[in-house]
Amino acid sequence: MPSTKKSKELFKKAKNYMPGGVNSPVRAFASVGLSPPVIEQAKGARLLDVDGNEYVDYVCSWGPLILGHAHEQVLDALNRAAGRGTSYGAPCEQEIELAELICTAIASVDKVRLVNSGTEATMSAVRLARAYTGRERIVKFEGCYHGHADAFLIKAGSGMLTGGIPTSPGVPGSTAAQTLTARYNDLASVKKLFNSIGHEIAAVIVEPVAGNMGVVPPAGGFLEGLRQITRAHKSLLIFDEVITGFRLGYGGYQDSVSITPDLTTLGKIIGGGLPVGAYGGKEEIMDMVAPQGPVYQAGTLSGNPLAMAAGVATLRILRDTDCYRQLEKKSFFLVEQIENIIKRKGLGHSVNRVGSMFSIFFTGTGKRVCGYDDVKKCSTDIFSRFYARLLEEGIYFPPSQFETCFLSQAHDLEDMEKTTKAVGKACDGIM
Ligand code: KE4
Repeated sequence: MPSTKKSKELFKKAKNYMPGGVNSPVRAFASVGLSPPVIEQAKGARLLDVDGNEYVDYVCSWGPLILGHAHEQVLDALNRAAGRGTSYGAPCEQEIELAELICTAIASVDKVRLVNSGTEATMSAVRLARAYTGRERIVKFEGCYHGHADAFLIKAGSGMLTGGIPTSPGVPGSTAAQTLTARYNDLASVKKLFNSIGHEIAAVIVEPVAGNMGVVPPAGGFLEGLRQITRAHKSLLIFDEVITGFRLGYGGYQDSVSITPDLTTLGKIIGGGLPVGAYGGKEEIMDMVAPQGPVYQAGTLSGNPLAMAAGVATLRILRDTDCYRQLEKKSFFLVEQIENIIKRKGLGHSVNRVGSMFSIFFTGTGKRVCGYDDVKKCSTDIFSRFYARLLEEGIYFPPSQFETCFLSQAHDLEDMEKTTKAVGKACDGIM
């Protein structure tokens, strides 16, 4: 058993100063019932905790580090930028470069506003959609997550049309009433809403590939159907590509399925590991954003040169190398190995993979997970036992059944062999 003494001491201290000892809930490892390793440094595909334990990392800071930790060229760009100051609160060339890279990479994005998180991006996109359409209702999907703005911390109400119920105290009922919830991969649930109150709906916001219930790919025709329904009712379609943007290909997932949303939200990878989010879309819509238009949105550190430098360096590497082809080969190889182990051991888990995103679902049935109802049947107990064994073997998965494992350009054969060996041991330990 690896020593976790110092991590435990530090985490105990952290709880004196920060709620739950963390700055984002999932990091507290509550859903796996463990005390989290406190990370001291990271390089490539590896994390090192304060007790000297090394892990192969599949969290990758929840998606941003597609190039791996401390990538030389990203660090170099950061160091050069830092030497010129950390924030100006004024126009700078780096933000123009990042905006240009995003607008050039994603056909549906004529203009983009850079912000500091995915949540800022999605909340601003919803505000803009409401302003553009003059409507207030929005539709989201069970199992999808769009950050912690009030409008998204909502679950389905008793009646489909009665608006949602807050999933957090502090979210006003009046706000919840404006958020309708449909079922992912179930177009009929969306049609039902639009046939009743389509004229009140400003936008549908969707993760084109769901990553926040574990990886759940869109069913054939689902995204196309959302595009048709929203267009028919003059509502906007918002693709929340905070995870999938520049993860599943250079640009948005939208380019690979040839669907044109009205607005796109981004984050994670476009910041190269620093805090960046973005929302963008057609010029006609984006020009409603202040100071060009009346829709107010602002941010002290938006477009700061450090985060821009990390983002620009990252996107340039993704644009100019064959990173995605290599990532696809690695991801295919690793997940095939994992599936073979699960099959050999006769365990009824299933694995979903889209590009370099994958999740192991402890369904016990071996049936493919196609939506939130399937996800809810997974055994979080078995997941927790599996997780603990993996961690002991030096493999760091996201500490929740409902998150996504990410591969990076830095993961190599040694990392993947270590991972598949550990998965085999972890499977033995959970029966
Ligand atoms: P942030 O505000 O956390 O930068 O982004 C919010 C967000 C928006 N949209 C999607 C599709 C997202 O996945 C996220 C944030 N993702 C989670 C992980 N599933 C962040 C991890 C965390 O909350 O600590």
